[in-house]
Amino acid sequence: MTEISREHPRYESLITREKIVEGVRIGITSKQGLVAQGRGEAFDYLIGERTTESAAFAERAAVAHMLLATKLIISVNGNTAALVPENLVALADVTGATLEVNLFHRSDARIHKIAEHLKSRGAGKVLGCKGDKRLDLSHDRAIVDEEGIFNADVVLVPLEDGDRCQKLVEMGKTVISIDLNPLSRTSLSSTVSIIDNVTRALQNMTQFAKDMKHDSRQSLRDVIVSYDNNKVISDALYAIQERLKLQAGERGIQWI
Ligand code: PTJ
Repeated sequence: MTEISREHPRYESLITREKIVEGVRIGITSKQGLVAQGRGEAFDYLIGERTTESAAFAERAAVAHMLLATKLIISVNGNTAALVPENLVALADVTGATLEVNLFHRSDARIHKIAEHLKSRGAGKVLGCKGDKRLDLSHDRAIVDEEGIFNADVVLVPLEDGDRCQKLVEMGKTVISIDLNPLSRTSLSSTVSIIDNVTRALQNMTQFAKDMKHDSRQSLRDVIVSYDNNKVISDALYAIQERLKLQAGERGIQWI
């Protein structure tokens, strides 16, 4: 890994980039994952590299769904395995979720490597190696485990593909996405769209889950009932617009 000084003004962003590069080097992240990370970085810059109030609201609603779930799965791909393996394990532990490796650029070798990578960070059972069910989709992200995503009622999908997200919703599942692009098909079709960096979102959600774990089922349901996903998407677009306006103003550039 390239040595990054803590003093560097873009330290966090550069470290995240290094983690993805390292993921490619050790064979858990796809090369396409580098491109996806770049796109995420661009949206994060526009949002202000922070968890907005509205994203935090979505994260709380997501946790309420997770704590009420009967069968909860967290889907793991090559990017999240490289960026946040410990956070995935921590969130699964506190919410009672099972991790399932599910890849767009699927290979058995990469699935096994990711499962081992998660286990080396403390994960118990990791699904995804069987791939004994298929969703009605034309790409390999359709391949899932029957005891996992196929039968889950709630699925957390960080960095998901839009068509699979839509398919999971069509199947009647509660789908929680984490995607920095507020206008991606994933964000537009999820039950709860968390428009935040996966590196911040999972940490926040783990803390919320610790705080909410002993809340009554009724109070968790109340959090869900008061949640409006369209508002969360509008708020993200508004946050981007306001940040651009502010940045332009600070540089003496007229905002039209
Ligand atoms: O490991 P695999 O084979 O399953 O492949 C994973 C990737 C991510 C390469 C694959 O699913 C893919 O190509 O995804 P997309 O279609 O590029 O979508 C990725 C979405 O995640 C984009 O909307 C990005 O803006 C967003 N994104 C990227 N990095 C982050 C992010 N969202 C939150 N946090 C990030 N760090």
